Amino acid sequence: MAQLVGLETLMPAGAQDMRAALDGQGCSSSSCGSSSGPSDMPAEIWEKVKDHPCYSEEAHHYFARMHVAVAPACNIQCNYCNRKYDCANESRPGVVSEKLTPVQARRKVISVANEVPQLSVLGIAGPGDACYDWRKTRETFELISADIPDIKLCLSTNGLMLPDRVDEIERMNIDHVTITINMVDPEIGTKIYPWIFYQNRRWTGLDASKILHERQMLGLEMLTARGILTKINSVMIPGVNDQHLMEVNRVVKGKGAFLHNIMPLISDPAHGTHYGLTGQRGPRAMELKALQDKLSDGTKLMRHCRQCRADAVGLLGEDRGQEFTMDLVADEVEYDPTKRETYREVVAEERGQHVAARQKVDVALASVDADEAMLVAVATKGGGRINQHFGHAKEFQIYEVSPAGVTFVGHRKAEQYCEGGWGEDATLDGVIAALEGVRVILCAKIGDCPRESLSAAGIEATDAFAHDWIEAGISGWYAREHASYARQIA
Ligand code: CLF
Ligand code: SF4
Repeated sequence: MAQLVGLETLMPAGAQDMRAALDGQGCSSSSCGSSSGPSDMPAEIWEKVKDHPCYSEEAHHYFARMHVAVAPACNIQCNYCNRKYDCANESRPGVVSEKLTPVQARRKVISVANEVPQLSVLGIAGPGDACYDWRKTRETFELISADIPDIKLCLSTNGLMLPDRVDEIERMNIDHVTITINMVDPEIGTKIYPWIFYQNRRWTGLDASKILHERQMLGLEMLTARGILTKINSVMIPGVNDQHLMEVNRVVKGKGAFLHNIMPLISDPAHGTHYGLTGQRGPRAMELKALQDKLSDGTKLMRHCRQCRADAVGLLGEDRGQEFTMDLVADEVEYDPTKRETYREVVAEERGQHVAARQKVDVALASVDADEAMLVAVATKGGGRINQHFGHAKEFQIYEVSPAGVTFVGHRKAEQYCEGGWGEDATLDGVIAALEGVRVILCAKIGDCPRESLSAAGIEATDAFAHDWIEAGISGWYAREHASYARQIA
């Protein structure tokens, strides 16, 4: 059997190798915007999002983004941010390894593009604010798009300076913009933002929140009027804005936002943030899911965000940044498009097969005589397949299955069970806790020991669907489960 490699390690030279890597034949031992596909949206919109791992859940199985940390300055204070850490608009707390000048960023992006064929998007997400530190943001995008014209440009902002940048954003062909909007009621904003810096002075309290809110709304309206796809990120802060996010969703949807991404607050005293130091907790996984479920009729929801670092490189859920630190990047670099072009041709074929498999799944599930929805955890290295060993997973993708179909609902991080060939019971307890509400784990392989312990905790684990498309494996398990249930009650 041929050796299957994960997409995250995919750097073969030719199309044949790439096909072998993608088609799921065999496995070595060792992660979504909306669930929308081409059938859910106008062709011109699909064309804009089909290679963007954040704006299309489907694309995140195949395409990678990279962030360059060229914008360290920020003009507001969020209670979940410590300036020494990555911008929580678009990142999990973690120090940015190195801040870059635009010229350094160009060298780094070309190096990554030559080595990582999945690369499709260049994002600037801080570590401060891309629209405030605008000169560096603009220079970086202009330098890099001159070398790699087909790379998608994407930026993230708190929105305060956004209205002043919209004309240039349009001129530079930046067609994906994220605004972090945590409130549409400035009273709530006073609990999130102690101050802002605007028009050469510092504003506090209600005045600060009112200005920020008005500028965010204006920026969103201006982007919508120009046809620029706008995603809204909201940080879910229990007891502060969790109930209010329904209203945020309603308002941003009304103003034309393409996607709404609700991210859990990450709060830890060690990060030195106001919330971390005052004991403000983040939401539990099931609280986040409950809110997302309530919003499922609103603006399309992104459920596959990984809260990446401001210098992340790779598929969502992985970070290859350490392979491309500036000391490893050559002084002189020249872009070679060969790998990226070949990869795109291969992926186009593969995606066609995946879409066909998903359609078959929908038909098969509709015939299952059941009415309950179940949560399924999947261990995957990418490519849309069940292709990772249980013991090697650092996160599980969570799907909900019912006769209505298979829907991606999020991911859960967990400590890797198997380190150096051994699994630890304490680690397994953590995995079990992380998988609250999950009925089954589908993976490429699992040993008897963890399987039995998981079973004792009420979670089935099986490798019976190894290397299947994720949706096909899930529907196969669900049909099997209900066939055996039907036999039991016959
Ligand atoms: Fe980066 Fe953000 Fe662009 Fe994506 S990330 S600037 S839209 S290219 Fe994506 Fe990362 Fe979530 Fe951001 S997973 S934190 S949503
Ligand atoms: Fe921090 Fe980003 Fe908020 Fe600025 S906008 S304070 S960098 S989280």
